[in-house]
Amino acid sequence: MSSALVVGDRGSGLTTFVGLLYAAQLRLGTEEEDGFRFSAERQTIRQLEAIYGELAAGRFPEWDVNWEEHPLSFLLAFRASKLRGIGGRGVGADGRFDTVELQVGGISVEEISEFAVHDAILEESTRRLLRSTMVLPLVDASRLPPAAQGGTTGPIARYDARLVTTLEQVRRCLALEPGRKARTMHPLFVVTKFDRCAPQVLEALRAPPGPPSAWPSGMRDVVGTRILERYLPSTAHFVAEAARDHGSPIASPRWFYSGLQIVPQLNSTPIARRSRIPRGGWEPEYPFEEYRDLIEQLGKLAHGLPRAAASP
Ligand SMILES: Nc1nc2c(ncn2[C@@H]2O[C@H](COP(=O)(O)OP(=O)(O)OP(=O)(O)O)[C@@H](O)[C@H]2O)c(=O)[nH]1
Ligand SMILES: [Mg+2]
Repeated sequence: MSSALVVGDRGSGLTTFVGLLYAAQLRLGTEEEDGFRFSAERQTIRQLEAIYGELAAGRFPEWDVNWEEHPLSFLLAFRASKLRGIGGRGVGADGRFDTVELQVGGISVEEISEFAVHDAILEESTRRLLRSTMVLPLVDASRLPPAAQGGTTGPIARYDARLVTTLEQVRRCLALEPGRKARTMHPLFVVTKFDRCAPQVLEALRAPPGPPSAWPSGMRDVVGTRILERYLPSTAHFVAEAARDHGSPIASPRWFYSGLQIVPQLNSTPIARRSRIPRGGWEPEYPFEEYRDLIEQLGKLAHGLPRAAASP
């Protein structure tokens, strides 16, 4: 079984992100039924339905996931051809599905940094999380300071330091795993609250206009690299150094962008919604394509294929 670890600062949008990841799976499973299916354990569904229910009602979730007691467990099934990357396993075009088992856990970088400082004996559940080959660091776009204020002071600098500590912990745990393939860490950065990214920041990052789904191919990673270099220099350094260290390799980071459309005048239901056709009901206005790409990327990695060529 593969596992993915979502890490972020407190309040950086982790719960919302997990709710949207579930929303995208629901949608993929109904709209692209012949390409993707998923199922999850009852406890996982119960937890995610509670979060998704709030988002679909236009509110930010008050309820939070209890990762420790019930890590989220999914069975994702992709049409075999979807997972066929460059140099893939050459699965036949017989229309069958490949299934991957994925466990998703979340933790704040603050907690991990505390463990690291105190050299604490970790619970088995935490240790298992820290052995995740896929790590999803969240970068809260609303907290990126405009260039004029300097990028490497204040909360973002603190986050940068804690993120490095976190990645170091994961790398240490992965280095103990047998098998070189199992030891490669795949960072999949998720920029959250992108709707609240300051215009000066977008300008400084030379981000193309419009939503990331409309950006030219490859721009997500280009803008992501700029975010790393400008705002998270220690993390950028760590990732670059580790990529050269063959002992415990880190794959080059991939970037995904999430944001919600906010309706300012309606305080009780601040998130804009759209109806889910043909399924009925509502879902929040969120960038489905970003989540679809992320789910496919998780599927490919969990399936153990070599990294596929960059998708736009
Ligand atoms: N504008 C905007 N605000 C967001 C978005 N995602 C989260 N927020 C805001 O950030 C707050 C925290 O979001 P959560 O998803 O609960 O974040 P969290 O990291 O789980 O927070 P804690 O569990 O409290 O550490 C929400 O109440 C919203 O106000 C987004 O995509 N856009
Ligand atoms: Mg939360």
